[in-house]
Amino acid sequence: MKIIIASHNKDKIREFREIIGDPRIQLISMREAGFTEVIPEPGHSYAENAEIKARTVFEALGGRVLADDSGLSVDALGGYPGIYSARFAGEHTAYREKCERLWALLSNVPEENWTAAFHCALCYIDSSGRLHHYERQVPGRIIRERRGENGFGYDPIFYLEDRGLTNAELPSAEKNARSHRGLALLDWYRDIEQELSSDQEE
Ligand code: ITT
Repeated sequence: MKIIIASHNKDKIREFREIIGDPRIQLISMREAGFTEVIPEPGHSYAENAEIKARTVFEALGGRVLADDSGLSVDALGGYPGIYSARFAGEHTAYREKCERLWALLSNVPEENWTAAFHCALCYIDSSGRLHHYERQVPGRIIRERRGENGFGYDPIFYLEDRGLTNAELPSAEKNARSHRGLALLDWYRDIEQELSSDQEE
C-alpha cells in the first residue's frame, strides 16, 4: 500500500519511516510523488493545519495521503510557539536559533514554570477520500541547555521527567515509541490494519 506523506520536513519523514516499519506500507514523501510546492498553514489548530496539508496533496495527487502538523506548546507562553513552531523566529532559521529564541522569551519566567508539551495532529485521507484525525501530546519541560544529539528541532531542550533525559538523549527507537508523533502514528496504524488486509486481497 502506497501512502504519500504530505510534508517537506525530512526529519519527520525519517521518523515516519522508522515508526511504521511495515513492508506492506510504502511511505513516499510528497516531493518524491512530484509535489514540490510549500503549503500555507493558515489554520488555528494543529488538526486544522494537518487537514489543510492532507487535502491539498490529495486534491493534487489523489491516492492515500497522511499529513502531520506538530509543535511545542509552552505553558508559560500560553501555548506558544505551538502551531508556529516551524515558522517561529523566521521561516528559515536553524533549529538551534529557534531554541535560543525560546530561551529569550522565557528569560523572565522562573525555570520551574517551563513546562511544555509536544503535540502531533495527523490527518489521513483514505483512497475513498474519507478523512481520519488523530492527535497526541507528550508533556515535558524546557531546559536551559542543549543535551543530546539525536532527534531534531526542540528535542535537545525538551526534558522528560520520568526518564531524566531529553528527547535528543533517547535512542531513536525509544523516542519513536513514546513521542507525540510515535503515539499518533501508532493510533493511525492500528486503524488502517483493516484497509491493509483488504488491499492485500485486491
Ligand atoms: P511540514 O509542514 O512540511 O510537515 P514543518 O517543519 O513546517 O514541515 P510543522 O508546521 O508541523 O512542520 O512544524 C513542526 C515544527 O515543530 C518542526 O519544524 C519542529 O521545529 C517542531 N517539532 C515537531 N515535532 C518535533 C519533534 O519530534 N522534535 C522536535 N521538534 C519538533
